[in-house]
Amino acid sequence: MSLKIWGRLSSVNVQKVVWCADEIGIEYERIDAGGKFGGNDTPQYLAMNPNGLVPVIDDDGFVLYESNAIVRYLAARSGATSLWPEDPRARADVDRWMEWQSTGYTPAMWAAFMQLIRTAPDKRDVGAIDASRVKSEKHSAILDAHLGANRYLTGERFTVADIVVGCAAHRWLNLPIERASRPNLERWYQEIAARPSAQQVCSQKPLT
Ligand SMILES: N[C@@H](CCC(=O)N[C@@H](CS)C(=O)NCC(=O)O)C(=O)O
Repeated sequence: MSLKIWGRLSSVNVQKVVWCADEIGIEYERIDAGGKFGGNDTPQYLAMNPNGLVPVIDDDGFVLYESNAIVRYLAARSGATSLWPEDPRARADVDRWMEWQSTGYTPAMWAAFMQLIRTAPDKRDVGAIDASRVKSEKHSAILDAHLGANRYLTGERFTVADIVVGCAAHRWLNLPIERASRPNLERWYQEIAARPSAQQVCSQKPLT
């Protein structure tokens, strides 16, 4: 097996890579790292990713970090052009949603996630949770409106944009927090979460 993936499955960034590899049908070995597993601060690990973050892949000697770059690489190396289209405009549309996830949606919910899932109840910062909730709702409203007119993020085809935004949506929809009703977002999430390739990620409930 040539592809190795380092990273714990509770990481949203590792989830993207695992979901993508499962969607394409790539065989891989996943090695738990980061969080309670540690192992991401050793000299060997830092030689692969000086940031000491997960995920990292090693594909037969080709080492890569940054989850969205990994997802694109896996699609490209497998010729999975339906997942990451070759047409420049179709590709830009997929890339746009991937950027939106990594620079907007996931950062918006970060504080709520860290406080509600990774912080003891008596240590939680209620103000930070609420500010994060408000930002996440803004993003969720954009997603909901878009999915009211589109089956998937970029139209009729499931792409890697659905995978990476889907991982963020899985987190948002499973946070123990009050959320506005988003019927289009829920409809889309239910559909993509039912894919066999989504099972490792979407079975991660409750969040850890
Ligand atoms: N931009 C990076 C972010 C990676 C990142 O922040 N990873 C987190 C987990 S989601 C991490 O490694 N945290 C430290 C740890 O798990 O020990 C990517 O998309 O891969």
